[in-house]
Amino acid sequence: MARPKIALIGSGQIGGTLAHLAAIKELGDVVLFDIAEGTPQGKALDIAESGPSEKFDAALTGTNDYADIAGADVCIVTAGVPRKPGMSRDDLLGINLKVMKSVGEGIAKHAPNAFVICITNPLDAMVWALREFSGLPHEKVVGMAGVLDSARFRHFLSLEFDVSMRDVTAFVLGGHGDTMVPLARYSTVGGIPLPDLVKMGWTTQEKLDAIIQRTRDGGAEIVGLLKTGSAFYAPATSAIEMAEAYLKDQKRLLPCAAWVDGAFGLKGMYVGVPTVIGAGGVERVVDIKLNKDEQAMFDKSVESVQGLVSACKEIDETLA
Ligand code: A3D
Repeated sequence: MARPKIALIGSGQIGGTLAHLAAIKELGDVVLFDIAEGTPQGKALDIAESGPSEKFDAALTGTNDYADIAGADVCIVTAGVPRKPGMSRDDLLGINLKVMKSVGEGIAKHAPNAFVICITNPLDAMVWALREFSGLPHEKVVGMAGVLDSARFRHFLSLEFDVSMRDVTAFVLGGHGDTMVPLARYSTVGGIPLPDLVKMGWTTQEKLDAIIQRTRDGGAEIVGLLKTGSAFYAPATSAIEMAEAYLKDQKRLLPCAAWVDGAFGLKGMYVGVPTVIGAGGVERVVDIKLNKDEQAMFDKSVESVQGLVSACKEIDETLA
């Protein structure tokens, strides 16, 4: 059987890291695409030359022509611009919306059967626009944010409790922005929910609140340190986890920016929710019960995503 084909639309910091990870994990052959001439070709060659040491079997190519993504099984989209210190994700909307238009059209023409994972910010609005421009089925177009935000939460919790990250589960829902909703009740260490760990004296509510805030600010913390761009290692591993779930039909339960129509009382929008990802794409949206406080935070986050989608419709009238 031929290897799966993975197209990476955007070959910048995240795109290059995605290519390296996909090759090392032997998820398939990788095509790097970018509008910048030489960048995808150079990265593809550089990573291919790591093959003898890493001992992977995967072909890597770079291109500036959408025709070369033909028949891709997975497309991961990072095309656009990242934020710089002082910028919010929402400041990227105007520029990246135009990019989503060309990317959506390219995917629709050359890889209409692909599972598409969007990473470009502002995430929830961009994945919505990408789906609109591409016309692909909703369950085949999804945004990566919750896996990363939850990974950040898990990392900070493992430091606080001095336990392995493997034993920490966490859920962050809502839009990928300042209003994201880290859910303490549904986050556990070895199955023990965080509120119980506070009662057991493992941490205090104040410390937990500070960790939740650090999770919300996780992207900005890295932008502030790097100064020239945003995080790329953990965003890439998060998207690879989703791509692997699809390619291997793992039916992983992962928080993703998915199309929600009915669940959570929402009528047709993209926002971060728990999903099951398998060979069918987003096979299920898991409609968990939120308490009053969680619902209020989720509603605020939903409202902020809806505001961004309205802004997209104002900028590009074909979306209205
Ligand atoms: P960067 O290293 O600048 O790479 C972006 C690439 O996109 C560059 O190589 C550009 O040449 C290319 N590009 C620009 N316009 C087009 C186009 N029309 N078609 C094809 N390629 C194009 O950025 P990055 O890789 O660090 O980040 C990429 C995106 O991911 C940004 O929008 C970030 O804000 C976003 N991001 C999202 C998360 C989430 O958790 C959702 C995390 C980190 C970054």
